[in-house]
Amino acid sequence: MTGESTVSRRHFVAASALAIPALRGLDPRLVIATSEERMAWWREARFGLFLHWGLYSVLAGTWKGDEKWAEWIRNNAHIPVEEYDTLLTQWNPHAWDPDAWAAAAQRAGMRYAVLTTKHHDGFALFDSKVSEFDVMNTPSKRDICRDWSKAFRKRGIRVGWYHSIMDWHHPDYLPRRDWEKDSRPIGDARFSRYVDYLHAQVDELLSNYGTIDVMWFDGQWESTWSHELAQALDARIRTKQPKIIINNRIDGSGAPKDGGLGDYGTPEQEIPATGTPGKDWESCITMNDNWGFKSQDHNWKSPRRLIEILVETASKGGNLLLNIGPLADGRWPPEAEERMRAIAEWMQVHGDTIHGTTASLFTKATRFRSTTAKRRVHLFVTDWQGGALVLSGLQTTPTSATLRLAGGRKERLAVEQHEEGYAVVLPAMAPGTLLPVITLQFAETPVIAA
Ligand code: FHN
Repeated sequence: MTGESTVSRRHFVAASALAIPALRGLDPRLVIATSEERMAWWREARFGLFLHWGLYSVLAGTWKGDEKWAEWIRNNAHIPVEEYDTLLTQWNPHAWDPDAWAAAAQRAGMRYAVLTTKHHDGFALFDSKVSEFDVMNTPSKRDICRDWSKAFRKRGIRVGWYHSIMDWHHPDYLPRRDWEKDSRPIGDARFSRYVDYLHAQVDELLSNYGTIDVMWFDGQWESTWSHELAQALDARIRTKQPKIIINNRIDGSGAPKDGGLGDYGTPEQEIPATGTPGKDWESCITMNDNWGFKSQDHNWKSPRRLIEILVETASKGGNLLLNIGPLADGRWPPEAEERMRAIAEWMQVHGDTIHGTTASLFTKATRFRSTTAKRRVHLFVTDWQGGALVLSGLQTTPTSATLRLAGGRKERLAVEQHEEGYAVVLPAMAPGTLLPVITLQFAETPVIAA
């Protein structure tokens, strides 16, 4: 039986089990949740934290005086594997406080978090019985994934594992990097043995750390990783954790164009122009220009820009996974901490305009973005000018328009009929907030013409 029919059959059986009350007596842990069930919390969440942390953080982007790298440093600076392995002796996150990370994420309104358990360099942030290249073979001997998942769960934040399929360290991973083909000959390398290793580590991650909410695969693009291998891994994961969500980067070469695996799409460093209607998606975006910590990367997005990015993804019906690359010692860059505080301050007043919302109903808006929450529409005024803010296409009369002020205060604004629909009358001065928000309340579900 091909992987595909096994997978679809398993999903079908699971779905039908749910549909047939008698079968609902099955151990719920064994029945693979339907997509709608799996995705419900994720769609409500809208906002998560991405963390790229590993041996590359020790180098902070610099190798032999060259300061232009980040998490790809071993490959891009052509560091021989034996030399890179010596970094194990330098991994010691003595300043790490996982609860402080979790508390900052909670205050910022991040409902889930995804940590690199193993990036392309192959270094495992968890105690792996199938690898010596892990945190247990460093001076710290601290299982990062254990303490991180406990701290984030304790703060009510759902836990996701980033895991790279591509592995520059494991001798059986193929293809080799071009630049090291001579220094690391293929020898008796067998990719099938690497797949067994990949399965073993994914099993560890899904067996030893409680309920995992997201598997965030990456490094799936090389020819050795096929659609069939992806199907087998997908089925294995869903059997172990039936409610887990898996991103689309599990799928490999040969994936069907429209039917690839994965519960959601993962546009990177961009926000799709119109979202991807009918398909869940999450934009992963860095606060500066790099995923892993790079001491020379000073191109930090402003707090206002980061809020605009969050609002834009939510207004298009997507999620934002915002990245921080921690320092090797476990601290966050001060610029990242400053931005997390600013986001927290805004989200503490406006979090309900992001969480649990759906895409904007407006198609012609230029001076604002919006999100929808049943009988409420939230307007994020990106171009504040005193006077009429025209709501083109709105056909339902709002019962109120409220400007949200700091400290939870609110100011009622006048709403006027307008040839294009309605208009909210804005005061000359914008309120002192990163991005002003006006909430429209309706007595019924609002109708907005496209
Ligand atoms: O190569 C990786 C990169 O280092 C980083 O992890 C990003 C995050 O989405 N993913 C890959 C590039 O697409």
